[in-house]
Amino acid sequence: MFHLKNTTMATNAAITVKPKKSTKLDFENHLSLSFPDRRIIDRRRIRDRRNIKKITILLPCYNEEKGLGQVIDGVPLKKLAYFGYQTEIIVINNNSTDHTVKVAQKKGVKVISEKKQGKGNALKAGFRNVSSDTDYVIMLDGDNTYKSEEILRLIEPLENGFCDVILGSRLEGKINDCSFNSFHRLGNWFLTFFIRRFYSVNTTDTCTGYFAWKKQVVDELAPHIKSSGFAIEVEMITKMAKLGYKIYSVPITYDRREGHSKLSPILDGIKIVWMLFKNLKWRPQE
Ligand SMILES: Nc1nc2c(ncn2[C@@H]2O[C@H](COP(=O)(O)OP(=O)(O)O)[C@@H](O)[C@H]2O)c(=O)[nH]1
Ligand SMILES: [Mg+2]
Repeated sequence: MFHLKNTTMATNAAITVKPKKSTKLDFENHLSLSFPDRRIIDRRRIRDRRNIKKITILLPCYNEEKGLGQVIDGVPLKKLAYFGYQTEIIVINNNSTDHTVKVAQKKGVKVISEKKQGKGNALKAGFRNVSSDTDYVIMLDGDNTYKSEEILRLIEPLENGFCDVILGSRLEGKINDCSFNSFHRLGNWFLTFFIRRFYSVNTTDTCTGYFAWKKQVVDELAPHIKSSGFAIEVEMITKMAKLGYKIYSVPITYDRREGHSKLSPILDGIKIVWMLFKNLKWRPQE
């Protein structure tokens, strides 16, 4: 009995020693913030209390009316919510002449427009629109080649601290329906070998379009990205390696695309290889 009483006293003593001043200060600081900032902080507090994290999914799209609906529908919102994730989907449209925007609006996701053509420009616009309360950022194509159903597989290694960036690897995964021809395989093999050997990144698929980042990686990486087009993936991987981030791959599914590819194998290939060599000398202070 005596022992119990002592424990209670000790606990009470510990509580009273806690400085209460900081609560008031926090409150005053909170009031001095602008209304949007206050809302972000309030939302973050509520989420922190419930331990909910936020995933922002970026879908760069140029004429993807055929595949986009399936990509959006495939996002496992309920499953993600069950595991404690709130999800925001952002379609980045680039002067599409088909019904890409209509499809996105019908699905009720956020649509932003980027005037400057190119996947790189679109993605940079996407990065600028990632909300500050996001924890993880995902990028995938709007053509339904990559499966949005597999998002949780990319998030798990980030969540448990295994690494900072995950690339979805088609070569380690499941390639359906002859969707990856021999020419692409050869090019990918060369790029992947080069990146493994000279940038020490342990990936098995360099040309993948399925990425997952911890938000702080995107914050540090985004200002360094210059590519307007398809060299953006190699630019991101090489620069993230130089910034010292841990990058690994997980197996994913790759299907035949809906609609036409916007990649020009020769022209874009040259730009990608040039990026690979150029960034060997790149340092973060640039
Ligand atoms: N916003 C935007 N997206 C683009 C542009 N070019 C390609 N994309 C998107 O980037 C993704 C990858 O392009 P894709 O043509 O599928 O290239 P592939 O996967 O290498 O064959 C797709 O979702 C495209 O719609 C562009 O100029 N603007
Ligand atoms: Mg594609």
